Parts: sequence; C-alpha cells; structure tokens
Amino acid sequence: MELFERLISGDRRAAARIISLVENGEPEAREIVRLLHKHTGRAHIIGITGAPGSGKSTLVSAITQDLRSRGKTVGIIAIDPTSPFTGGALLGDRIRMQDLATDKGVFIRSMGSRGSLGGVARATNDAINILDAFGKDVIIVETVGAGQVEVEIVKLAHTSVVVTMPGGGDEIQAIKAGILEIGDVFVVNKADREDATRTYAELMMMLDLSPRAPGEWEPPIIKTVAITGEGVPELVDALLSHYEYLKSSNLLEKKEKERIIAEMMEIINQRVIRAVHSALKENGAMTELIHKLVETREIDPHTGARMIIQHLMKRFNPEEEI
Ligand SMILES: Nc1nc2c(ncn2[C@@H]2O[C@H](COP(=O)(O)OP(=O)(O)OP(=O)(O)O)[C@@H](O)[C@H]2O)c(=O)[nH]1
Ligand SMILES: [Mg+2]
Repeated sequence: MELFERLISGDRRAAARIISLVENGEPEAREIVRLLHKHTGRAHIIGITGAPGSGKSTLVSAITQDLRSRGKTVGIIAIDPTSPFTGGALLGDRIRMQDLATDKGVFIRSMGSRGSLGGVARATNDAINILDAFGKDVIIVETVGAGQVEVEIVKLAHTSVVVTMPGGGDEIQAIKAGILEIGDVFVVNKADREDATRTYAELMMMLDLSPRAPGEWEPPIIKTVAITGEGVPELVDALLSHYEYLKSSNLLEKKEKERIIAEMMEIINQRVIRAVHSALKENGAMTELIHKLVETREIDPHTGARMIIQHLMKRFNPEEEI
C-alpha cells in the first residue's frame, strides 16, 4: 500500500491525497483507513466551534503559532469555512497565515460540510485519524455554528472550545442550546471591544448554572484578541491542562473508547443503509409491488417495511463486502 507508507513516513502530499479519497468516499480509502488505525490514538484532538465570524480561524492560527513555539506539530481541519484556509488567503492576518502555510510542522485542510450528518462526521473522524497517523501532536477541527453537525463533530474532540464574541447576549443565547454542555474551554474573543466584559459576565453566569462535582473539570472562560495574540498563551495553557486532566482522570481512555465504538456504529449505519438502497434497486419489482400495496392502503407502512426487511434479510450475505 504505497500511499499509506508514504503517509506514515511524513509525506504531506500523501496525507492530502488520502483525505480526498476519504472525503469522496472512494473504496481505496477504506483499506488505508483500516491500516492506519494501529498508528492512531496519539494526538490531542481539539474541536473549536462558535458563531460565524467570531474569530475562530484567526484564533486557530494564533493557537497554532503558540503550539509551534512549544515544539508541537499541528494539523488543522476546517469544516466548510466561509473564510477558507487556502494558500494563506485567510481573513485576518495574512502574513501570519502564510508563515503557517509554509511551516512543515503544520498541515491545513478544508473539508466540505455537505452530505449526510453521519457522512460529514465520519469523513472528519477519518481525517483526524489520518493526521494522527501522520504524526501531528495536536489536531484542531474548526466548525461553524451550533447545529447538530457541529455537536457531532465536537464530540469527536478530546477538548471542545466554544468561541463567543461581544455583541449583546443574543450570540450567547444562540450558542446555548446543546453546545454549552459540551464546552471544556470557553473563549470571549475580540476582547479589544468594549462590551467584552459584559459578554464575559453573561457567560460566567450561564456556566455557573451547571453544578460540578468536586475534582471535576471546571470550564474556564478566557478572553482573547486573536488578531494580536493577546490571551492566546493562557488559552493554550487551558487546552493543555484539560488534556492533562483527561489523562490523569482516565477520561481520555474513556473518550477514546467511546469514539472508536461510535466510529464502528457509524460504519455499520452507513453500510447497512447503502446495502438496503442497492438491494431495493436490485429488487425493483418487489419494491414496486409493496409500494403499490402501501399506496392503496391495502397494507400499512409498518407491514410494508417489515415485508421488505424480511426479504432483504433472506438475501443478506455477511461475507459480502457492503
Ligand atoms: N477586533 C477584532 N477582530 C477580530 C478578532 N479576531 C478576529 N477578528 C476579525 O473577525 C473577522 C472574522 O474572523 P475569522 O477568524 O474569519 O472568524 P471565523 O469565526 O473563523 O469566521 P467563519 O469561519 O466565517 O465563521 C476577521 O475580520 C478577523 O480579522 C479580535 O480578537 N478582535
Ligand atoms: Mg473560519
């Protein structure tokens, strides 16, 4: 497996190529992902989410620079950003981003967020594993917003960062649903704006509502100015202490186990769905007949579904690659 060996030996083009194969769902990717599993489980995975324009990409650049100064290599996966990480043409500090783009210790990749929820999460998970096997110490995944896709993607991370910015309580209200519970570290970015203190206080109040057991991680709130790098060393300290906390409390092991099982369940879901669809296509006559019976209300949809599933089970061959 030539591509796989090139990846393990640190070939950037191989890493980029394999991520594309995975993203496009090429069959070739499956074998590579299988082989690299043994080489994963080393990286610290950080998920970054927050409202559009809150400064996530700028922050990711600043965090990356800081991590580089601490001798760590970094992989960056940006999920469908409106300000893509391509060729250093990122909004914000172009010069800084170009430094990153030419740094061999940094690998930057954008990925589309189209397709099914499970599909995006799975491609992201594969990309994380690829960069892990590639040898990156820290992998940062940037997603926009607080929808189901973001929650699923943030779940893949060891350390989840929620980025907010000043501008009234609405932004915080908007991210509240679902995402406050999964934040391990909170950031009030654009702290150079005067209403940053109020946003900080509002966030503090909201987080106080959730009680924590003694010894449990208490998510810090960190003020940053991503464009100047202010507060970024404190943020990176918090990210690394959270990782240490996970390791010392055995939660890292637990998270990893959950991630691997979730990965397997997702593979099962996708493969079964694919098998069902192709079987339905192959058995057009039977499918059509059952459709007719359901359409004319001769049988109910549950019975129709049961008939189709029973038929599929009979011809299901576990040896077959689906
Ligand atoms: N004043 C100020 N502007 C900032 C700061 N951080 C980022 N910005 C600016 O905010 C804008 C959006 O920054 P991005 O880093 O692209 O934000 P993002 O959250 O990645 O945006 P999307 O990926 O499009 O959701 C850019 O013009 C940045 O220069 C900051 O700390 N202070
Ligand atoms: Mg961005």
